[in-house]
Amino acid sequence: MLTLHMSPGSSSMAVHIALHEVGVPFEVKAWSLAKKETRSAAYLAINPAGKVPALIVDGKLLTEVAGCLFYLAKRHPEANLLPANDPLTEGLAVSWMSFLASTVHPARAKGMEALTEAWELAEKKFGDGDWALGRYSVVDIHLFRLYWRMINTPGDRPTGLTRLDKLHDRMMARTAVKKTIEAETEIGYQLPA
Ligand SMILES: N[C@@H](CCC(=O)N[C@@H](CS)C(=O)NCC(=O)O)C(=O)O
Repeated sequence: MLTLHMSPGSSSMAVHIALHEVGVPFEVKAWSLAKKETRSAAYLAINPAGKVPALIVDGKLLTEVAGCLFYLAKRHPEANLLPANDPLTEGLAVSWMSFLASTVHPARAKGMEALTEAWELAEKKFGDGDWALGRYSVVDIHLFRLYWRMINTPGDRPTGLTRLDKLHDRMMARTAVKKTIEAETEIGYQLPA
């Protein structure tokens, strides 16, 4: 059994979507970011980094969105979340997810200029296709989650990102995304202000 430690609407949403995509049984344990529950002794005993997602696989702790997504895609090749036996495409996936974790995600906290620069770069990198790697993959899940959060956060935000707007709409039509949003809405969003 897989256990996803999560907080609705946060980084863990990407792993929640991927779990629905692969269709295996899993349980969800929710922690409130607003109440700083991921910094509690109980949570730090699960993940000493104090962050979600944390995915427990056979008793082992797996952290970082990219690590969890890569694991799920490789463990469940039948879900077609990453092309098999294609080292270049795998390299491109790791490259994209490293960029998302190290450049796009932190830009949120750095103000409008950094946010705009990061998202304009993502828009350019995405290119003219329907999906980041040319076919649906875990990269689209990671990218979508960050974009979804950005456009659902009140206040100023970069606009004119037409390729990413279209990706957002394509993702919102997916059953796994609908199921995730439904489940996370039911738990309730408790994001930091
Ligand atoms: N690089 C990490 C980022 C994870 C992260 O920043 N999670 C946030 C929620 S979006 C969190 O748990 N914050 C709680 C805290 O820092 O106290 C990843 O990709 O998983």
